[in-house]
Amino acid sequence: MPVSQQSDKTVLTHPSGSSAEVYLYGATLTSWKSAGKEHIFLSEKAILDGSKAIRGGIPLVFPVFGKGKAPHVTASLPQHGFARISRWKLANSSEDAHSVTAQFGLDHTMISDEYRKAWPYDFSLIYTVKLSAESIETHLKIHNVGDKSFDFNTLLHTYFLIPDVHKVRVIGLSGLDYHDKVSSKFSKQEGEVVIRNEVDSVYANAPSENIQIQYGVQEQGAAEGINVHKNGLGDIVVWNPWSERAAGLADFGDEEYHRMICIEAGQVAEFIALAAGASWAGSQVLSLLTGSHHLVV
Ligand code: TA6
Repeated sequence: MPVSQQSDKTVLTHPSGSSAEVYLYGATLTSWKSAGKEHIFLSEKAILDGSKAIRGGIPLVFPVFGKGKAPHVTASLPQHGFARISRWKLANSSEDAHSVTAQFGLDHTMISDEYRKAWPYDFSLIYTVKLSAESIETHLKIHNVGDKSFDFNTLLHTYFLIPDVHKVRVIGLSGLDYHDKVSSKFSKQEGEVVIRNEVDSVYANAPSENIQIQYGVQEQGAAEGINVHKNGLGDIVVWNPWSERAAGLADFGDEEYHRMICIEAGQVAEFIALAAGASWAGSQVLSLLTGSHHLVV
């Protein structure tokens, strides 16, 4: 079965052997396997029963990134909004010669009364997961189906599984200004991003293509890793909690920060205004680096 529903998660299986798993809770993709390897980090302590956001995978951030600040209407919403902690529905699925697709839906009639009261706008979200042999696309469409405009942040909070945080390098952000939320300073990225301590950086207006997470070497010297190609999502957030912050997360193993890096495509530097009746869409395509991506030395 290319797409099968197993109680609380949807499993996508591609003829090539690649696969993906998406929990209806938060429409959180918790696994993407391709070329026989897992590429998505999921904490061994992740709570999957719907009592809190899943630690790992691709949590969906909407309608606010981080904690909303009064007097903004999102101030009383949970951190990162309600999309990742609401139960979505599997809307439909399909497959063609090259890919297997599942679509998930969440709208204002499906969220809790508490969130509805806190954020009284009529909306509909359609989240599409499209699995191919060596890539996966995650696409979010936001519809304002009410008669009042609203503004929102959104972000694909992607946790990548890596062999060793000391060897990972993020290519493609060089020269960009960024907000370092750890030091509260603004800086300019010089060269590749390496991780040697807690990192929590927001790169506004980042390039859409050739953002690469390199963490190893394939045959003939080609870089091993993942390429991120984003559309409609202007910003990139880079996050690793490192040891001290990780120790403060109950659903994150103390040493797990060695095996993950978050590269998050989103619209978080500014809120986007969506007029009544209007729609917005953003997506990312994650693909395995091939032989043409030579290690940047
Ligand atoms: O995207 C980075 C970030 O905003 C960090 O500041 C950290 O809070 C992370 O998200 C995880 O947030 P969470 O609410 O899932 O613990």
